[in-house]
Amino acid sequence: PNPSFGGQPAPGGMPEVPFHLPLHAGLMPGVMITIVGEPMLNAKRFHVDFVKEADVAFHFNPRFNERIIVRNTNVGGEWGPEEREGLFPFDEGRRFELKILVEEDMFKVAVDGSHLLEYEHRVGGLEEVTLLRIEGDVILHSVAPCMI
Ligand code: 9QG
Repeated sequence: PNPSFGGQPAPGGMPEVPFHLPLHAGLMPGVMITIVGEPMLNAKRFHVDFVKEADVAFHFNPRFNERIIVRNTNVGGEWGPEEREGLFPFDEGRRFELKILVEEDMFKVAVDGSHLLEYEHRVGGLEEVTLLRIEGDVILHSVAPCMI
């Protein structure tokens, strides 16, 4: 039972959170992940992580208390400097479409069809980024990887 549906089974197999998607071949330029979801009504935060072994190559973390998106990389258990500037396009209870495109030098992020931010790669070895992880106060409708 999925509590977001009042105990009814989730229709159409909506992805459960925490959500883990193995990316078997790893990342490469041209991979795009499209996430349709909805922050919970009382959301504090959620995050999308691109995981490389024990490290997080890209942590994308909307925080509803401050209404900012914190971006960072975690290597060997240590967070680097946060990137926090820019707009906050999310609202509690409002559906969003988040697209994250992998390019050679950066991740490019768009929300609801508008470019939002870029995050330059801080760690090498894109092909070793083999897990997409989504955790926190968000309901997921779909998560779809594709090649553009
Ligand atoms: O707070 O900030 C990003 O710079 C930390 C958070 C951490 C990240 C990090 O505690 O949260 O958002 O792995 C963690 O604990 C994640 C979920 C300085």
